[in-house]
Amino acid sequence: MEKRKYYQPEIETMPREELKKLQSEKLVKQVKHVYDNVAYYREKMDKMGVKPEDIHGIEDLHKLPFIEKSDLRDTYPDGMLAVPREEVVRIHSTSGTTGRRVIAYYTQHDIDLWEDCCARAIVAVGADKEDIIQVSYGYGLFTGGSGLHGGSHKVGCMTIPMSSGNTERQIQFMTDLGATVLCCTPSYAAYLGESLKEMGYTPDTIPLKAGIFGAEPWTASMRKSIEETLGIKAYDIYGLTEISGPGVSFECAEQGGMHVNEDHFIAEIINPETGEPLPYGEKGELVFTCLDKEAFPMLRYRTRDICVLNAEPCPCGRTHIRMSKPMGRSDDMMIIRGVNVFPSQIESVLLNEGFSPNYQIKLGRVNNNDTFDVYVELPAEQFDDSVKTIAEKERTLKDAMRNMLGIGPSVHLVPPKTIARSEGKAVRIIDERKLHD
Ligand code: DLL
Repeated sequence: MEKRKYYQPEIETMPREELKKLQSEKLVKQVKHVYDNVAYYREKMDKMGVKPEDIHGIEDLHKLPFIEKSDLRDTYPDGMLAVPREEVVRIHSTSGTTGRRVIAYYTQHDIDLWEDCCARAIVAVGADKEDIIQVSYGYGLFTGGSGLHGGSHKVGCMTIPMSSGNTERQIQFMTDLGATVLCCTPSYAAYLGESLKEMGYTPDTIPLKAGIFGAEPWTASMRKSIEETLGIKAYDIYGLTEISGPGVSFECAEQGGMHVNEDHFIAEIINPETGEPLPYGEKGELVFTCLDKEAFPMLRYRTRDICVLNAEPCPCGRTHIRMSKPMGRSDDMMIIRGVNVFPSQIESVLLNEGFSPNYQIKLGRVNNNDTFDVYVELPAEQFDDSVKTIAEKERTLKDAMRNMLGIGPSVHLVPPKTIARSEGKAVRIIDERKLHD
């Protein structure tokens, strides 16, 4: 049987004029839905003097107000919910403190369209019904596991719901069942590759042929090294909880950027300082508008990811525009071992535990794995504490940080006034990982 090239060919290869018409029709309906059902956004629109009747199509998109992470914080937990609660079938959430955490709501329709997006990504890497997909993204509140799991079902692949961790068991299932596609973070893929190598597997004895890796930045050299160790072709996938999860965009065999699923999400690039929309080809902050999500329909959501959009036709035949890999962020969020971390979270743990917020975060990379160290100044009166007491304090801080972040750094207590003071903004983060090419 000949392999399919696309999961939903009529949509993925739709002529751009038709696609724009479809987007316009959906946008008009969506703005009305949000205006009628989300008081917070209605007030924002009213303040700007914009009514749903002013939105006739995508050419009017720029008239709408942005939604930022701070808006989601202000409306926590359900102030952005646009349907009655009984219509909701699931939630997912970003990592972070209560204040930072975002809860995304889904109706069955929202889950369906999200899984379709993931199915498109799976077919784009050359997988089909006969493939066996090992999903090693985390399951649970994180969107990675469920999203690709759902997509894999839609394509009809045998799905191994491994979740992350327990590397030995991962390798046992992968080799015993002959998994052909691996879905996980690139750093976990690199780690699995190293472990397989140590166990004596060579690329030709590993059954995998492709990997779908995302949720964190990774470089071209990391891609090359994963491909060589696992003997696969490695594909990028992008997404964020607020917009649905993985599959907002995905790479095709051409690997010249990630196709945005434009029948569901409009992508814009703006100047992060002024909010002014920028033309395709210019670098700026990526903004998404959900065209047909029901429960949590973000309009002009500022992702803080810095990217470039490319509307040139792709030789793969898909007509949807491509986004570059995110080249950085316009805020201070770090992604450490796949977990989103803000310095303010570290700061709040320090204050809770009675420390001053004189600290520095050092990020590095050993064997394609993130190292995460936090240096904290001891208050002067605790400086003479015994080594044992200091070690206990370090442990307490580590546990408190793990509780807050979901990952535990190595905590180092250092003598007072040893962390360099800066003249201007404190240098809180030293990131030596070189995550961007
Ligand atoms: O990371 C969803 C996801 C799961 C994507 C599995 C791909 C695969 P969040 O936890 O909400 O959602 O984090 C979203 O992660 O704004 C980017 O900064 C970053 N990110 C996601 N994918 C990529 C990627 C998921 N391929 C945030 N390359 C986003 C670089 C990525 N950064």
